[in-house]
Amino acid sequence: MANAVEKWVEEVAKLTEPRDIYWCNGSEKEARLLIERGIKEEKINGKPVFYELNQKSWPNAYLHRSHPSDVARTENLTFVCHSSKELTGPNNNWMAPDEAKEAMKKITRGCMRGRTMYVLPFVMGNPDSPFAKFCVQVTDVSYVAVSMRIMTRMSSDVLKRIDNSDNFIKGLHSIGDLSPERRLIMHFPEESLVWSIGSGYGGNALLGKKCISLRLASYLGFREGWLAEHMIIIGVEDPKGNVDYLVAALPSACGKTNLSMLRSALPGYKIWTLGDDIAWIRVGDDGRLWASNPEAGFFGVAPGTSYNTNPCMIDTLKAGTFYPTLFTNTALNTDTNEPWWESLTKDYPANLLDWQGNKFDRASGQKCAHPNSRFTVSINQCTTLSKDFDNPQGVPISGIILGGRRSNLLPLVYESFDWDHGVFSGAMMGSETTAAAQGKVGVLRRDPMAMLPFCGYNMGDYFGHWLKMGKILKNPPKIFFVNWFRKDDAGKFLWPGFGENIRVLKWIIERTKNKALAKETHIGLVPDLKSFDREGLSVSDSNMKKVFSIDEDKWDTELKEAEEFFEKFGNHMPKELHEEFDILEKKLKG
Ligand code: OXD
Ligand code: MN
Repeated sequence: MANAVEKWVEEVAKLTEPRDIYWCNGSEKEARLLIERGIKEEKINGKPVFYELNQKSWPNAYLHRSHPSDVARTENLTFVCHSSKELTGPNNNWMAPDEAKEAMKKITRGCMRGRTMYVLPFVMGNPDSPFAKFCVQVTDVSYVAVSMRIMTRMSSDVLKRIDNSDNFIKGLHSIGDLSPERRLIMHFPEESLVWSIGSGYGGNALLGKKCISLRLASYLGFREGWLAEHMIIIGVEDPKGNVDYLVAALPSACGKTNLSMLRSALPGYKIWTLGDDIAWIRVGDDGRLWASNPEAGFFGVAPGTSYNTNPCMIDTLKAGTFYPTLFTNTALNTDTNEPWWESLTKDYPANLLDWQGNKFDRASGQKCAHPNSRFTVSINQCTTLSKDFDNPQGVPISGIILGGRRSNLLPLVYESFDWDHGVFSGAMMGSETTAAAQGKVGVLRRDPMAMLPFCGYNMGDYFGHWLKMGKILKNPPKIFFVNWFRKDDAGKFLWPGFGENIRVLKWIIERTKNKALAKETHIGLVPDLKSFDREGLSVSDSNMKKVFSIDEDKWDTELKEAEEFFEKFGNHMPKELHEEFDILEKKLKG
């Protein structure tokens, strides 16, 4: 008798009509076989799925080039289909589940003809953690199968753990015909199902990531009393050897990966990495917040990553052994057969193919690697991996950091007055858009807690849920805000960022222990310069002043936009946040 997984796979095969079905076990041998197939047999758009890179300088590394129309998340084609539109909220696209399924069936029927369907059993989180989520995804691309083995804990043990139950999350994925007209990423939270057709791009195709660990999980967290957040998790070790754990939310392509493995510019400080994208956060028996990373790999933005900005990541990328390292839409140095992207080296190599495989001409003024080109690499290779990464309980959190990309208005760092004020400030957070999602880059949009594209239910209720979490915590952690991206009037960054960001983390941790001084402003508490470590920092006094200023006279538009954003959520918006808004408005308008 077939069990629930087998029955579901059979049902999907009937609809998608693959040539054959391959049940993956997550082994190293299998990954090699799938890469071989991707190099020699399997094609996307008539081209090989993988190209082997220089195995001496980049062991076990491969290049993948996606379809040129499929290089980023497509938020306009992403739907969350609760039976109630109101529960889905204005922050998500919605379709009634039955109608959505009919639409999906049409574009799914026969979509795997002539292709292999890979069945991927995996778990999000440590399988021995009470919070682990067991999942099965099917896909028709070896790139997705190999990527999922890097990004999740994939093994046939998962099938044993699911056994005869139907308690598993389902992911149906096919690249379809890659036409944007037939591309849809649909979530059915009430059935623990994600159904994604027409894209091979990470956030649309590696379903364990945004679709399951954020959109479905955030809704589960809402129902069950925990949080699934777009956050890194790091341990910060001070010169005495004490480690404090922090979580930090920043929108896509705003430096989360660099922050999660920062090399400290301050002697004696060290960062330990636990996650670079997603944190599941719960209240522990001790009344504190505990966080764990459900993923097992990094899917990071390549451009901007170098030995100067993130040496640990370059070492991690070159440490491919048990797990391969994949590069997607980077450039290729044809003299050395090595991957390349802007800023990897100071000078451009002489002979490059661009991200689409065409000979690169610098005079064209185009980027050689796609701005959202990515690497996929196992966290187990990370040279700064925390010994607690795999701890089933997670780690206790001392502070929460929220941040955005703002050229003006917001200071380098500030602390909220209390939990509710922190939730309010997080709710009105704005950020300039990046290449991680399709659409215009550099446009300011509200992106509360960096969760706008990932919150799997009504965001008004999400704010209410955060407020509720604060009430059940004995001693809620402080909430801080960072902005690494403040510019001067000439458009130059005021803060050097990267390794120097440790100074901000040091102040934050000292504030959680009531050791550092702060000055009150209308929006929160900014560092008193006496308490901010500037030893060895080459930023002028006047720039330090600017980077901590809040431009009080320029807040009119900000308030207006935040108010309009809050209004969208009608009576789902908690009254506490309206009250906080009124207080801030009064202060700023004097
Ligand atoms: C990501 C994203 O890929 O946020 O992590 O887009
Ligand atoms: Mn992300």
